[in-house]
Amino acid sequence: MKNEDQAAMLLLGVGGGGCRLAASVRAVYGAGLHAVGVDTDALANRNAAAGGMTCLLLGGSRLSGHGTGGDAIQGRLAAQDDMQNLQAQMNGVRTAVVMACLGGGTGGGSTPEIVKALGEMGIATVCFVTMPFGFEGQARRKEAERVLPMIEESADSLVVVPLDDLLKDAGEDLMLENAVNIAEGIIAAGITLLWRLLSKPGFISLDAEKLHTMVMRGGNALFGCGSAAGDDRAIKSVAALRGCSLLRSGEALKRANALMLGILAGSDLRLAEVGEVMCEVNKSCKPGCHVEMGTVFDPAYEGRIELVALAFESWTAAVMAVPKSETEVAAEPPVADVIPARVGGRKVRSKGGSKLSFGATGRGKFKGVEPTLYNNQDLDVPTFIRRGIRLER
Ligand SMILES: Nc1nc2c(ncn2[C@@H]2O[C@H](COP(=O)(O)OP(=O)(O)OP(=O)(O)O)[C@@H](O)[C@H]2O)c(=O)[nH]1
Ligand SMILES: [Mg+2]
Repeated sequence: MKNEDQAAMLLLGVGGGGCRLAASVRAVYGAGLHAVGVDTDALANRNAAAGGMTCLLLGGSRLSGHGTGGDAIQGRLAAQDDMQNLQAQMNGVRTAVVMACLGGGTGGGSTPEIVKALGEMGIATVCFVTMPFGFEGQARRKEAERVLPMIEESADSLVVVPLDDLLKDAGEDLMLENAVNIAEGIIAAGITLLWRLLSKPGFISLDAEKLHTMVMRGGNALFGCGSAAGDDRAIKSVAALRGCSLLRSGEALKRANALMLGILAGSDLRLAEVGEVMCEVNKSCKPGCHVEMGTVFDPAYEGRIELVALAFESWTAAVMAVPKSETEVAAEPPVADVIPARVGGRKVRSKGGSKLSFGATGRGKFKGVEPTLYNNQDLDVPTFIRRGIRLER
């Protein structure tokens, strides 16, 4: 991959858990991955930096590097204090994959601020956030639930990974330390695969632009994985994926309108096995589900097949639509269809509370932003302008 392509994607860990997850992804992927970690805790920051990540301390003047102690307000203020330092790291970045563990003060408080600021810089954001384990108590869970809509408002894509679901499949006798390690391992493998698919598609032809569109404009997604080795590993890996708790034991596959599927395997992966995986996956999804698939080869996966999936329920084909010629423009759909709360998950950001100003081109504050197309109409342009309706003043 070219250096500028690498630099265009940034992995950003926020808070202690987010930085640890980002460090795990970096460890799996290798040094080519551009990763930055931000935390209010100087010690955790130093540990992450030791792993080779660029690290920034947030709110040093306010918290003296001691962390927020679970206070999301302090986390938010700390992010505001040092936003300029973070923005200085964003040179040439087009896409940021943001990872945070919700429940704490830094991940919970800083992440919404950071995602909003990145959006205002025109950077596309894909957020992976974990929800606390049940044993951490109601207060942490509630705090995480409070923060979620704030992140959702600004993020282009949001993938929520409840830590409890992640570990349901791992068995009852799991030790706490193993639980955290397993959780990190699964998330890191998933993000690594997603990263590779986005930055360096495998040998099975895959349209990188389409993938970007799907992830950037797919809205909320569920994430899951499954793996198998030995005889019939292709079919068994899909069965494992279907049974995965994170994908609601197959429900998420049945409901998805689009699925991004990554196949991670060694050089022993046979073409026929790819066919078997796709056939089984298609059977598990509803008819018409749009599946984008890619493969990544890694010698560490010799002998087995690992599948990672992102299932998008709110995705609509319109987000992938290629603009048609003027003559093909369909009749204008009713307003209720045109402006659902989220068209294909596309977020309409309020950039710094700017006043709406739509010029002759009609693109106004969405100038320079990829248009949200529906039946060849640009939905970022207000309905009254698209329909030529005069407003009484
Ligand atoms: N997977 C994983 N999750 C973790 C780990 N440590 C913490 N978590 C989760 O992350 C949540 C937030 O904890 P931290 O990331 O340590 O908190 P923080 O964002 O640094 O915020 P403060 O320390 O309160 O400033 C917890 O409630 C746990 O659910 C970890 O090592 N691995
Ligand atoms: Mg911390």
